[in-house]
Amino acid sequence: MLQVKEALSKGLVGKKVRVRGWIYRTRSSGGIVFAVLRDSTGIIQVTVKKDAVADQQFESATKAGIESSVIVEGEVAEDKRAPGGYEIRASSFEVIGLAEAFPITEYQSTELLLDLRHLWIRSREQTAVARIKAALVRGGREWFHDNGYVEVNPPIVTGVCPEDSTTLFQLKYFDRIAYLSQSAQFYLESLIYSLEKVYAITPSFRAEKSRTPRHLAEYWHMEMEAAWVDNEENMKVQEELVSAMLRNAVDECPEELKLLKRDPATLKKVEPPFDRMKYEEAMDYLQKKGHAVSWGSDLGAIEERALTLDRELPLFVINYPKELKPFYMKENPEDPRTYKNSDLLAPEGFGEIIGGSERETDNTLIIERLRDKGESLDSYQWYLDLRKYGSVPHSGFGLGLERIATWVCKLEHIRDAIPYPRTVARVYP
Ligand code: NSS
Repeated sequence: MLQVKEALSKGLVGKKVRVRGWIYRTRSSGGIVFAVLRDSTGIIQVTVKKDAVADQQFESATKAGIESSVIVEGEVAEDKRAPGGYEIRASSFEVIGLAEAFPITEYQSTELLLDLRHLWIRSREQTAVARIKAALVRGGREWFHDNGYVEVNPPIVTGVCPEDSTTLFQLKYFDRIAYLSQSAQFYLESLIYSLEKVYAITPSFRAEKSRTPRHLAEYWHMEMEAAWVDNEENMKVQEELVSAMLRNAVDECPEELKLLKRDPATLKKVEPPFDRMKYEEAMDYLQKKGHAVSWGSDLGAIEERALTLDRELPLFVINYPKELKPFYMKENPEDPRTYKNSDLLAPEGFGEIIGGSERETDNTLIIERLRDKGESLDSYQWYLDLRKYGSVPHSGFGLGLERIATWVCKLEHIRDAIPYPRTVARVYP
């Protein structure tokens, strides 16, 4: 048995091969069926001539609609008109699972495709995105491994709120209330005292009520935390990690990028260093461009787009005003109105893919900020302990895997960067 990709080869012309897969397109004309077969590696045309296969097989070849699964045997021949330049001339065409009339045809509404997501994920675009995303993750994992980070498994059911409390998912946990994790950060912080450099890839949950093309209620989060690392070094880690992830996607997925019309040359340029711009400078830039923003305005999709539209490399926006960011960040001694933090914005208008910072080590400040937020200190005693027993300067960040995949695959909407997008309107399928 060969994979489709292997069968598409000059060396096999005139040779007999066996492949299996699903019918991607099919039409018949006179005594010939032209079926394009898809497997996980690509597509290949199969021609089934009436007199070349058993009668009953020809009959089923004419009847088998798209998505029927089949096993085909035949000779490889060169044919310029066929996708990939080769075809298989069948001597046997066995239908394994006859498909009913497939409910997805060429032009379908977005809603219908989301209702039929379990079938739509078979599409070539979705398959390409899945492979590219996997290559990004592998590139990231390898980078972490090569640089001495240990992968760890923080909990998903938690009692803490690292980010915006209005986006917490509550759950009944036996006889008390718990939350679905927004970020593994605090748990990663606790692990640096023994492992020093850690990372985790976990689902994160945000009850985002707004429908935007860049928010999911459930997304995959690649987060790192490291001891003895300041905000400057934290940004260096981000630049190197992002470049390594992209390099691996470009290496492993040339065909997939081509299918998505993404020029790998653009991605290859993404190498450190990335520019840094203070939040304050970003405000000036935006004001000059006519945006109605001032000190304290958050950067939304529109502003991030304006900041990155003409850029080829990602951009770090650093030192945000404290009121815009969570309590755990380290105050910036050079401008105490701000934190030692950074958001990394992907170029070409895409916007934020990473949020990171140096962490506050002063418990007095942390307690003050938690109180201001109206948080009960009870759930945070363990977090405060971390500063009591051998506190060290440390930093970390979180990278949204669907965000980076959306950028790399140049997708219009983040929902296409995950097989089963969870949004305010959807938990089916
Ligand atoms: O809220 S973040 O900006 N930061 C944190 O959660 C930190 N506690 C991470 C850390 O330092 N360990 O989220 C980090 C990234 C953000 O840059 C996005 O890329 C992604 O997580 N993110 C999302 N992706 C998809 N959908 C939603 N709703 C979303 N929210 C954040």
